[in-house]
Parts: sequence; structure tokens; C-alpha cells
Amino acid sequence: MRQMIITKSKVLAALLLVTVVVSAGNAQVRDDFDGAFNPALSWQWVAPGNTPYHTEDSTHYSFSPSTLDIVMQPGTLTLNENNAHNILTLRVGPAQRGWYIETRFTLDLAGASGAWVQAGLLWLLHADHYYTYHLVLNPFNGNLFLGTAHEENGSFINGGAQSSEWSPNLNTVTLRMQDYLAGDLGSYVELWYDNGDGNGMRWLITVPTAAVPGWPFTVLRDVLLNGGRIGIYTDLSGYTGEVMPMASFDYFETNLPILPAGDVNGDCIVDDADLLAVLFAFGQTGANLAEDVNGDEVVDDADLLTVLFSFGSQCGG
Ligand SMILES: [Ca+2]
Ligand SMILES: [Ca+2]
Ligand SMILES: [Ca+2]
Repeated sequence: MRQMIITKSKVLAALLLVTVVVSAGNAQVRDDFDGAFNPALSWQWVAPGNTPYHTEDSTHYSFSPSTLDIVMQPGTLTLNENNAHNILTLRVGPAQRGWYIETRFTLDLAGASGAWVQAGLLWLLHADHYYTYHLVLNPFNGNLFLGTAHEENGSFINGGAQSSEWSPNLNTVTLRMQDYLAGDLGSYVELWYDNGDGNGMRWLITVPTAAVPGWPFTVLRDVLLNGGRIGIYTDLSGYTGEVMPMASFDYFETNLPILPAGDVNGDCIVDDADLLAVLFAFGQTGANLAEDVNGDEVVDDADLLTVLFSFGSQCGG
């Protein structure tokens, strides 16, 4: 009996070791938005090129016990408007094979109509360089469908995918983007969805990025190959009615390497280079400063402390 207990505990220890090794190489992170943000994730509200740079507006979001509820408001990343609110992202390093990002949310239109109301997944380098995969209201017939958008240098185009339409009653969707393993890393992105019609998760389309000659989606290529920001977003596309729609996000999940807080240069480790960057930029003010770790538009003690406290931290913990 004693022998068996020892054997079992050895097996358990070995399994734990394997788990640790696997998760270090390919860490999955998830925020269930259960009444608060997961404190292990360094969510940021900043959107380079947007005004305000720090997009948080706490009067327009709250938590239920199981969702993050964002009440939309006028403002958009579209074209040169760049005046969106509550843009929520995580900084990530270069992608690895088998990467994915996924979210599920409910879009409560609250009677809104006549505008391209959108909510979904965001890839962000700048308010004029981003890619979105989203649920969208067709303002002409009230149906919902899945759309995509890409903006480069403020030039806005379709992101290469659009679904058929369905009744607005089916307003809870799961959206997933993942690696297309048959192609080179960073070259193709698979789009998947579940619109709650009982048919489960299904493939929508595989989108080539700008790593494939002739394709324009530079943001997908650049974030996958070099890192950037991923997250969730909402957009009213000009709607200014009385009652605002609300997007209730149930979770966000990814296995892309999340950069630790304080990783100023985005190389997946907080070290001397980040410390020096903050010291040299100390006292600088304004938007879009990489050394402004907490996004309050000044490089000061608070940013320095974040770097010091997370000194040695790496992607995946
Ligand atoms: Ca823009
Ligand atoms: Ca670093
Ligand atoms: Ca700061």
C-alpha cells in the first residue's frame, strides 16, 4: 500500500512537471470577466493614434457576475475619426504555431438601428492600422452577420471575410481566429464562429495576410510576426440615438505570448533594457510613449515601479 502511494505521488509530480513545461511553451490565458478583470492579465485601455489615447470610460462599462458589459457610445477607429472609447487590449509578442484568439459575447442592440453597430475581436497597432473580426448589424434590414475590416494609414477596406445574414434574435456569438497550420506562420488566418443556431463552431474562411504576395492585410502579418495588441472592441459607426447598444463579453482567451507589464521594448522579458528606457524617458509627457507603462501620458515613478516590480518577468509567466 505504502509503495502504491509513493508511486502515485511520483506520477502526480511527473504530471505536474509536464504540465508546467507545456504551459511555459504555449501558455493559454483566459479572462472570464467574472465580476472583475483577471488580475493576472495586464489589460490596457490605450490605443495609439486615438483621442483619447487612454480610452477607458468607466461610466460606460461594468461587470455582471459573469460578463464585462460595455455600453457603446459615439466614437470610432474608422478612417481618421480615431475617437473611440473603451478599447481593451493585451500586448503580445510574436506568434507561435497553433496560436488562437477567441471571445464570446452578446450584442444587445437596445432598439438601435440604422447604423453598422459592431463588436468583436481587434488586432491593433494604431488607430489607423488595425484589423477587426466582428458581429455587425445590417442597418438596411436589421439582420446580423459577421464582417471584417482592415485599416492601413487610415485607408479602410473589407478584411476579406463576410458571412451570410441571420435574424437579430441570434445575438450571442463565439468568434475565433487561429493559425492555418498548412501555411507558413503569419501567412494565413482561419476565421471560425458559432452564432448559436445549434450547428456549433464552424469555419468561415481562411484569410491570407500581407505575408502572402498580393494580399493587403499588413496588420495581421505584422502582429503575428512581430507582436502588437489583441483584444476586444465595440463601434457604433456614427449611431447617435437615444438608447445605446451594449456588448456583454463572456470571456476572452488566447495562447499568444502575453507581454508582462513593464516590457517596454516588447521582447518578452522585463530587464535592464526596459529599465533604461524608462529612465531615459523619465519626465516625458504625451500620448504614444512606449515607456509610459500605465498609459497616463507621463513617464514617472509609477512606470518605473512597474518595471522594478516585474523585473525578470517573461512571457507566459
Ligand atoms: Ca482610423
Ligand atoms: Ca523587454
Ligand atoms: Ca505613466
